[in-house]
Amino acid sequence: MHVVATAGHVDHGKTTLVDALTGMHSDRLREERERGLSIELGYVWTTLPTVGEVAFVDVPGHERFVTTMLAGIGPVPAALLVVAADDPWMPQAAEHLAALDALQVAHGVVAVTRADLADPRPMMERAAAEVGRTTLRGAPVVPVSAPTGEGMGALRSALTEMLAGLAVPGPRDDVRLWVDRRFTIRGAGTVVTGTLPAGTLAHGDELEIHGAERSGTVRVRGMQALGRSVDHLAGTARVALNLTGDDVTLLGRGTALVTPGRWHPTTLVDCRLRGERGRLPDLPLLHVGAAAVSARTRLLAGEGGDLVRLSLPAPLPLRIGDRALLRDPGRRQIWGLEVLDPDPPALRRRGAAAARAKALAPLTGTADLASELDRRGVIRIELLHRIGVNTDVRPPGSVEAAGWLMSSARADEVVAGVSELVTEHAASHPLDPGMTPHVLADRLGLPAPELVTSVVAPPLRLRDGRVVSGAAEDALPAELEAAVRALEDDLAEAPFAAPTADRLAELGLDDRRAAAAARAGRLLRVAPGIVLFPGAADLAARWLAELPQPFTTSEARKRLGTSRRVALPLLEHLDRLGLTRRLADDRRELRPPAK
Ligand SMILES: Nc1nc2c(ncn2[C@@H]2O[C@H](COP(=O)(O)OP(=O)(O)OP(=O)(O)O)[C@@H](O)[C@H]2O)c(=O)[nH]1
Ligand SMILES: [Mg+2]
Repeated sequence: MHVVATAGHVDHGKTTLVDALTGMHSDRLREERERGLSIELGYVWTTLPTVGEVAFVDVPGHERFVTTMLAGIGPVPAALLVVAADDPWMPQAAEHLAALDALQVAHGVVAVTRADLADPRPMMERAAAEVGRTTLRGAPVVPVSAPTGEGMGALRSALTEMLAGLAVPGPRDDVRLWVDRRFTIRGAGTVVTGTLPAGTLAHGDELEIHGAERSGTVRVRGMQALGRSVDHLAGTARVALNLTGDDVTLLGRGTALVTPGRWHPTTLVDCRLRGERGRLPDLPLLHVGAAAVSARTRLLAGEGGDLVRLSLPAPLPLRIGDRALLRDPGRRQIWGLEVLDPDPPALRRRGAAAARAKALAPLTGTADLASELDRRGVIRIELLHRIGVNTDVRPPGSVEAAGWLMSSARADEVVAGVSELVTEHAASHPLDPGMTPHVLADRLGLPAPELVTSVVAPPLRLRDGRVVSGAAEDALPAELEAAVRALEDDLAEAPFAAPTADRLAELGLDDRRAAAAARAGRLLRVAPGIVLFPGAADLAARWLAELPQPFTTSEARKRLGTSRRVALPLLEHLDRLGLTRRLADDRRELRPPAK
């Protein structure tokens, strides 16, 4: 299905024209029919050769209903601009065209109506010139008369050709449906309508609501498209949804229904202004999709700059590249907008806005992973998806850990930072086991310790959950080195005669130092105060294998030539290593080596 929105000055024949195209009447309200004036959005549809079903969103032209008009055209990719042959170029023709231009609508047809009442050529020329200054430049201009049918064939052909040139939206895209009407139907309950630009809706789907005073969830109980019930529907489509759930009360024009968990509702968004400048009001209306909210503006690059930060009263699901417009209702002025960053950093320091403008300057409003990563350094992968960035193709050197993605440049900085911190730490705390990834992440401003561990590479390495530098690790501080050497001499004769507390004190090997030497692989510490040489466990197992099995603690003590003070913790150490097994009667046996 295709969806086309009308645009044009009041009474220029929009409704009459889409009625003639479709054979349906889009003004449903009694007041509309009585006054011959569209008030609400109307929907009618027809079938065109080769392009198939086309739904028209017929908008009101009266200046009082411009918000309704903008809700109608906001999510629609193509426009039918209607201008009367027997009237001058009018203010709402200009305003509607400016809105289409601001939203960068590039597909459209201009119909010069009421061609039976005046020579259409002057207006055709004028309209072509006006449209030529906008994103609709080059759109065909077709003179028509609804009562005589003159030009209707040419208009159908022009519409068909224009629609055939539209990009086909992805049926698997995330759904975002801006509600443009909400009403209640007896027996069915809450119904909303909107234009589905892409993705697929199905009966039973759960959808999140954003843009109301709080977010919520609803379920699709029924769907209608072009007056028929359907159980699934892919964009582009006009759709009416019957929704259930407690949160239906939140729904209204301008709220958005989205695929759960796939969007980033934001109240802060950095954008680029398009087109002519003129002083931006502090609190203009932001029109995006079918929403119209007052937005606080802050120019980021000073007067005349084109980068602006918007603060919104309620979170809206926005993505990079979204088009929107700002409107000053008092001065009837319109500014086009393109979303550059729906998840911008807070601006706290002096000069932060100028720095931010510089960072945003190269952005084009096209979601690009490399550019996002370069600018942010580290970002959650899920957030990238939510703001519309595809992460399938990773820039070389980027690092993924624990759901985060880190740029190659940031990873290099982290490696350098970790090396520096670890080396510094080893120098100032030679006996300490090292820094944990958690502490390092904290010091380096990283959101997850996994980002530290994932960049640890030689000469850095992980030891017992701490990051150590291979270079620093081999060298013990001089004093400790001397003590370890003295101990090695002591143990050369009787390998299991662990030094006494007095001897350890004499060598200055308190528990902390002994632990440090053990971590460096220079000692085996079987218990506090009991240190042996590093290969003591294997040697003990070999000697104990010579005993009849099982053996008692006393037999082991004798074979190893040591005291009970040493033998007990050593045997327990062997148990822990799985070299020996302790039996119920307190005797032990050697376990066969694991195959
Ligand atoms: N003679 C003639 N009259 C037309 C033609 N098109 C529209 N009209 C008349 O123009 C008047 C306004 O037409 P509408 O279709 O209601 O205009 P509109 O643009 O929908 O107006 P709003 O929705 O209020 O903005 C009606 O009286 C129509 O009958 C045409 O091609 N020829
Ligand atoms: Mg109308």
